[in-house]
Amino acid sequence: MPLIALTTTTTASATRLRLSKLRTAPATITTTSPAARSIITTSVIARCRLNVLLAYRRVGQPSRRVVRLKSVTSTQDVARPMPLGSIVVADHQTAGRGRLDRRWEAPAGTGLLVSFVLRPNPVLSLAAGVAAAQACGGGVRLKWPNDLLLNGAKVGGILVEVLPATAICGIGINLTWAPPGGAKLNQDRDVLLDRLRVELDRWASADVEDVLSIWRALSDTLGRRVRVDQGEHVIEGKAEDIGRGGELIVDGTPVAFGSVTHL
Ligand code: BT5
Repeated sequence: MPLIALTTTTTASATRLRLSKLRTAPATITTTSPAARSIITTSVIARCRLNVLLAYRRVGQPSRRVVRLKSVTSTQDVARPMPLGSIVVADHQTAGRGRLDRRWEAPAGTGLLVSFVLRPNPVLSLAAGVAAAQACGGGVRLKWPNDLLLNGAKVGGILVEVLPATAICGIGINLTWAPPGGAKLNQDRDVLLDRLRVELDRWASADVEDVLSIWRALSDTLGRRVRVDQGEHVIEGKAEDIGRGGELIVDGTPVAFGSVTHL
């Protein structure tokens, strides 16, 4: 199958322009559910000035659309202009990103790289962590604010980017490769994705208190001494709880952001 290769462009219009320049840019659009799966393959022909957006408006219900691509800058960039319920999965990202301009690295075909277009929700990052940990199973635990840990090593991460009407929830999970110090899950990507979709449907719309209570149960951070690096400030203390907005309570003080080290 020919590839869609998006380079370093990041805006929706730039992405559409680049796609429109490709002679033949096929998009495989799958409408899947854990129970049933059908695949619709659509060719996007440049001279007709079609683009991915138009292509997948023609098929499926929003909550059942998965767009699978070979290589993209970031699945977040592709998902950004898409409607609620869209899911973008890629084999490879040339500019996969984490929080605060950090990178998410994964050689092609070695991990689950996926973005979901969801309704904004103040605890979406925590809900996505819960969903991902539940989908992974096997003892995967959560490190505040957004890491998935396997045996104490980072096996995945979550990045939520909020737009006016939607939130783009990106999840990266190492499957057959991990960087030094990281962990990998060794699970089938599509099976994991199916489980993740079910869990995310459930937790992204769950009651805040339910999300918080399962997050606490899955947390590897609570009860530990932690260092939170906020750039200008470093806070050390015991991670006691999380608040209703998802903030970490360290020695009684709510901490809204930062990189946590378990001490
Ligand atoms: C995250 O950021 O952990 C969020 C990662 C989200 C990645 C997904 S993939 C699909 C979607 N598309 C994107 O472009 N992003 C999302 P953060 O907490 O800032 O952690 C980033 C840090 O994790 C890096 O600075 C590295 O230290 C480390 N890291 C990078 N790649 C890693 C990997 N494959 N496994 C473990 N750690 C990694």
